[in-house]
Amino acid sequence: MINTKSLKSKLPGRTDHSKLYCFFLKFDLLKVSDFIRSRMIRFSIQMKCCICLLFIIPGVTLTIQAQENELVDSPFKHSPQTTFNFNAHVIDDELIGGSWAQTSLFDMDGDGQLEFIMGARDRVNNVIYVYKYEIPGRWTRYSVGEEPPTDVGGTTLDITGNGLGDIVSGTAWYRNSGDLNEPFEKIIYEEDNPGIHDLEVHDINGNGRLDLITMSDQTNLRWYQIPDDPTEPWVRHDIGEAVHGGISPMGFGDINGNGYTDVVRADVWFENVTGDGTEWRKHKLGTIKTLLPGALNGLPDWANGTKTWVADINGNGRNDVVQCDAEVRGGSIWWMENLGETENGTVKWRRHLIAGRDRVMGGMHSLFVGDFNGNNLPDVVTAEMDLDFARPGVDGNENPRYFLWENLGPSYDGLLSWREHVIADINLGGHEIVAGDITGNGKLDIIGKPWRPSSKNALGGRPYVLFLHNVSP
Ligand SMILES: [Ca+2]
Ligand SMILES: [Ca+2]
Ligand SMILES: [Ca+2]
Ligand SMILES: [Ca+2]
Repeated sequence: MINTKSLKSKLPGRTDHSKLYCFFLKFDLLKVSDFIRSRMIRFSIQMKCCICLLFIIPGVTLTIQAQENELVDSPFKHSPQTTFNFNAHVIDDELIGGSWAQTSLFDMDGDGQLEFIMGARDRVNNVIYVYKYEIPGRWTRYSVGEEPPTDVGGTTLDITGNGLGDIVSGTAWYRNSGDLNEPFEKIIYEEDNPGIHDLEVHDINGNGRLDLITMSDQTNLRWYQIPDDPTEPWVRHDIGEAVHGGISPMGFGDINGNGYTDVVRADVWFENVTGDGTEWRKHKLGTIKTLLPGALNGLPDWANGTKTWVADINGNGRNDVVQCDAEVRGGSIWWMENLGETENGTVKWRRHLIAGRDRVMGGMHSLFVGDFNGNNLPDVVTAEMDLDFARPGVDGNENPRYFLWENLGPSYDGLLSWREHVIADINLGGHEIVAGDITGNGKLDIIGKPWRPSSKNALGGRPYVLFLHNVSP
């Protein structure tokens, strides 16, 4: 019998933290917007000075003035200035142990509202929790499962078809009991696939039913068909060899435009040749040796893991790929532009940096691509990790932050422009963050937590769950 625990009675003491974090967040957003404004004003003043020096003749100045405004505005004219406001709430700082992951958002109890799910593979406390939202600063925690056989990989889907979310963690799934106070039954669907790092669901063979995709660097990259009776062993299909991380959270989509779902894994993509997921052809995407010189010194292969998201970023009908360096500090975030298919049946790519070569960013073990401001251009969100060897700055001396890169659309030169927004700068990081509209206001909220927290964090080294409530205008 699993003990269920409610945080409800202990929550009043926590609201003080929330208020504090809100204050810091607002303060920081003000600083950021002031900085951008001051840069724009300075640029504008410099332009005016140049114009005055060159064109003293009366009557000409007005014409030039119009050009000046156009010059200042042109990179941004497709997208007016967007303000993003997120209120930060620590919804749990009483966690025990580390190795928290297996994150997802799903309606677990059928009331139309998303719950947050996460699990730990830590030996001292290997549990699966469900957090139910009540108000932004108050959530209730339920313990629904034990001993998930996984590394980082876990997600939620409705396996039994009753409208309630069931959890898959590594090689087991947990059947929703119908009551978050009652433990979920644990069912092993596969005996031999240890150490799953990436685990997602997607319809791989195009039959309208969700399949499971897993990658473990102890085995390989594969997908499973879920049988009509999900308590039977699931049907395994191999895709190719594994790297540590590189298909999560959304490394799936039709890359070559033939209607069949392909799989993108860090540095390569696997073509679903026959469409039914039984034959895969490997194609090069691009190197993942993107870390700054020195960042990989003395680190093993897993340090080159990435996060991957397939989406049409520039709106030309071809699926592109957004990726970031996931495991250690010193990486970057970029997108691979799909330049279309060539005669030999593969796809040409061009890499575009979004951020990270001008500073030492923290490890970005999170990626979400979605439209945060409703202009139909997909924006990009990540968080730096609160983990000692992955915190940002040389030697990890900076605080981890959450970022949103606003997609400004194709600019005057045909390339995409991005505007960087720091959406949380409170010395709490993120790992395997998820996003969805939790509060029902039509805006995407974000939830993050650390893998293992650093003693340098704002909570004196305690682990936490952080809710970023999207209250943007
Ligand atoms: Ca719900
Ligand atoms: Ca395809
Ligand atoms: Ca595209
Ligand atoms: Ca957008």
